[in-house]
Amino acid sequence: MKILIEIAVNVEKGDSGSVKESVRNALSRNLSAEKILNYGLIKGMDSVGKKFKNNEIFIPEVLIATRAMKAGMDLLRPHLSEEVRKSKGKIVIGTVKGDLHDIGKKIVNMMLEREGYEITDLGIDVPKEKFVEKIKEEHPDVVGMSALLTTTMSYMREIIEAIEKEELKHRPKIIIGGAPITQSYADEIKADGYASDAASAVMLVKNLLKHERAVL
Ligand code: B1M
Repeated sequence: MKILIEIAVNVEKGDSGSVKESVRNALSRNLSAEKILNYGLIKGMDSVGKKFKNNEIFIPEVLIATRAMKAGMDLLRPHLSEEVRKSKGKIVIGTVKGDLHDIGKKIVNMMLEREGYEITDLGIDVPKEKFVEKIKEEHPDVVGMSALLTTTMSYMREIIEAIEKEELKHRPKIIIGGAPITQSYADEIKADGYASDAASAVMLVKNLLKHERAVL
């Protein structure tokens, strides 16, 4: 359908204004919010991901497209069906102390949100105390940490130790990611999981929470 292609193209271009306009247009034509999400916004973002992987576009374009998708999502959210909107779980996520990189984490957030998870993004340069404070306040199912620097990834261990020290009744699952992170590092610091990209992060959360429910 032409209007859905238009939405996808506007996301790819990173044109937030046109994304909003075309989403409004599609809604006024009684297209379902799920259709607009899956065949418009997500299609556009998938294409951005592929182009980034093939070095056809670079970080700034990815970031701008992500913002455009978010602008469309904000308009769609109230129209999404209860099933799609119902939270599948709470996730508190942050870029660890000393680290200012957040482009990848934002993409991870967006993908998780799109799958129905409720995200609290603590931002960048987040100290362990903040993680612990938010866990106590929000009782998330999952805590996610992102680090892009070899000098800041070691702080993840400190955060995990600070969380363990609290001896929480329901300790959230802890997942980590970022370019220098590996599965063996996750095993070493006793994280519950590692994901190399946003799609794997979604799979990881799904699996961890499925297992959690099976155990309960
Ligand atoms: Co920085 N930087 N940077 N930088 N930067 C890197 C990371 C670097 C590899 C560049 C290089 O030297 N080749 C290098 C790190 C070297 C190292 O430690 N091994 C580096 C450096 C050294 C620095 C500074 C120290 C530079 C300086 O000032 N001398 C400085 C540090 C600042 C700080 O953090 N304290 C710095 C600063 C910056 C900018 C601020 C300019 C900017 C960040 C802007 C921002 O994020 N808002 C920046 C950028 C953009 C980069 C590069 C070019 C791109 C990072 C990126 O966004 N990638 C990067 C080089 C590179 O990677 N080519 C580099 C795209 C993004 C989609 O991928 O972040 O990997 P990524 O996220 C992926 C996965 O990792 C995963 O999913 C994402 C989506 O697929 N993932 C998770 C990420 N988090 C996850 C969490 C999960 C699961 C998966 O679960 C919770």
